[in-house]
Amino acid sequence: MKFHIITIFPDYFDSPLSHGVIAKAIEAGTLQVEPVDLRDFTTDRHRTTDDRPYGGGAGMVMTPEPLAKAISHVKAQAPDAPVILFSPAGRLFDHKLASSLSQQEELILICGRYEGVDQRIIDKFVDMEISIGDFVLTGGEPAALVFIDAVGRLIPGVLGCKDSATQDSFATGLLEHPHYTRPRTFMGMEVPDVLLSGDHKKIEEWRRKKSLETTLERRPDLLDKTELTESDLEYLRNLKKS
Ligand code: 4FN
Repeated sequence: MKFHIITIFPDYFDSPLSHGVIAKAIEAGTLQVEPVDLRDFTTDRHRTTDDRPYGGGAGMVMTPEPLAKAISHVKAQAPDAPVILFSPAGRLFDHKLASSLSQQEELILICGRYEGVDQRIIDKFVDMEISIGDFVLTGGEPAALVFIDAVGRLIPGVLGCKDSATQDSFATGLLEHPHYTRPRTFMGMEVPDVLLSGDHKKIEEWRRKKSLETTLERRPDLLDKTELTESDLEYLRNLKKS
């Protein structure tokens, strides 16, 4: 899978993408990330990418000409790639959207700066606007990083089979059970006995119950989106009573 990123900060992505499984996948060629410097598509001496807003007001707007040129340049190499703009007005990013976009061969990602991009760029070129959450950012670049991490790890061969993407907690849609490792006693606190019992069926039951408990307490909204068994539902009903 190839991510083209249109940005005024192409170097922003270097360090985060040079660590861990994403870095390994880039080295192996399973993932490709190609930052495109928006300033290379400017024509003035100062390589300007912003201008004052029509109608007045504080802040600057990303000027359309360099963006149109940059997008057209990338589209010529990847004509079928959807164009995504990271924006607070976008569809909220989640595992389901990550999973569906991981089916694409290539994606063109646009990172906004200043107060945002000229609306005509959105109208003419953008296929989908995506938001990573409800907070203020200084630019779309951190959103693009979150997106590449979440989508990239779903590409076959990016994760080791040991922790494949179908095995993890957001694939089940629930929060995870608590984790423990050595030592058995730490600062006077013990590891739950069941995890030392060697009874794998009991351990799986305990983990499922803990997952359901934590999800009900912290993120009850997730329970509505996931598949639950009759015994899960019965356990949840009992939790709600107590
Ligand atoms: N942010 C809000 C309301 C109005 C503006 C912002 C805001 C970066 C270019 C957009 C923000 C959040 C999640 C991109 C925020 C995201 C951005 C994102 C983003 C500079 C203009 C801006 C009500 C959400 C707090 C700045 C709410 N996911 N403007 O942050 O790009 O992708």
